[in-house]
Amino acid sequence: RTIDPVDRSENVFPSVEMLAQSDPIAVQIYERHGQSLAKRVGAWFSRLGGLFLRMLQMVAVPLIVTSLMTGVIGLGSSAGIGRMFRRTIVYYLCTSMLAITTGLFVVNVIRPGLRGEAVKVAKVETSDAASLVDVLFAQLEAMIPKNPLSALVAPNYLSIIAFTIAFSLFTISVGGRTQDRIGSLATAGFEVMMAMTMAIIRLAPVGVFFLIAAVTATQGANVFMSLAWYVVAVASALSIHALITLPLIVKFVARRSPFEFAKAMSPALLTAFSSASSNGTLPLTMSSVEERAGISNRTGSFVLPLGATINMDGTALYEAVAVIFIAQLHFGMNLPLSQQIVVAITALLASVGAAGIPHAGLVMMAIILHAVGLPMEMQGVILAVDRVLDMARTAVNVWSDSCGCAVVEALEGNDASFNATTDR
Ligand code: DAS
Repeated sequence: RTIDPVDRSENVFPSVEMLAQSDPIAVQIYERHGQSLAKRVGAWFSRLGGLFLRMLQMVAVPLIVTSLMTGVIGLGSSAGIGRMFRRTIVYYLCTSMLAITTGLFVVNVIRPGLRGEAVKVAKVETSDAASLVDVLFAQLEAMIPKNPLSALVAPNYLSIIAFTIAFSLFTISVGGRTQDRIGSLATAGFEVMMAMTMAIIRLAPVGVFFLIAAVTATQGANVFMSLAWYVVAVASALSIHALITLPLIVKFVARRSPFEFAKAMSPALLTAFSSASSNGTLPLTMSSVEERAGISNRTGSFVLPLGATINMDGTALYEAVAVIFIAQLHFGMNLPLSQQIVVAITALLASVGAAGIPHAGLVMMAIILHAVGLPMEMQGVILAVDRVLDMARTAVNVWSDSCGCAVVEALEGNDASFNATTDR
């Protein structure tokens, strides 16, 4: 008797044709229960895995606020170095935007989310071809909350990040006991939030199992093909940024050998890779920069702590690639350019707000998915490979901070030598 071909996209267990060869009775059981069983199992796994995602979203806002306040107010003690501050911020913004551009280029070329069958083609809610100016202006409006408390509650992440940075900068300008009290409060809060986030991260293997099982039970195994291409896209974009872009900046702006410099920084880079924590590697990054790369304490103690908090090229690149990948999977097509601009700006701010701790990039991804109207649950797809990608992007984060030291030292050093000559 002919077996009605089961709709492939629903077929999550051995195919009916395969079963028919082995045991016709099994076919009847499968046809009667297999589908609903798959759906029921998939639904339960998704709900259990969703608890883990909710915990990540739970810590996002307090982690962003305390991490940013600690990092920016921590600058306050070294006030009066406006010129170095401006140079450092310009370097951070340029390298982060270069990283994001590299990521967007690679993910549009490799198109990892379009490699398998487009599993669920939802309609693309592209705004009616909003002009680039409208898109950019909307982002600017999103960063200025009418009421910062309602932004905290919403949560409107872009407003939260922008307001927290502004609040921290004004705390520095007020200075004195106010700055000390708020600074110590922020640091204490950040320590607690880091402890809570690390406890949640320890649940990641369980959360990953449920989410991957749910995705497999509902989307079939071809999602893993897309996942493999996604890892290739992230790894190649990170490699371009770390092995071409940053070394070129070290060579032509800091005017020193990128190879020698990378060798000097190798202990910190290897620790960043293995620990997947910029904050955890910070003490070693500072000692390597000063003792092995010959950079002054003045530059290292300014650029690195701030960089570990707000300069995360690897994370910014990863957020851009991951969100475009999820959009490709979800919509079965690439996001239009205007939406990709939104992703780029949000990825930059998300990397500024991300804390230098494991899986911070994952915690921040909810922001960008929210900004482009993608379901948070799609994060489940990439959780399985987040650990290994986290190690790589953390190493790139620390490498970019280190290169920032070389650049700022060279520019400051130039000025020092320049002033010396003009003084003569
Ligand atoms: N693990 C983070 C860091 O320490 C990076 C990330 O999660 O994106 O830099």
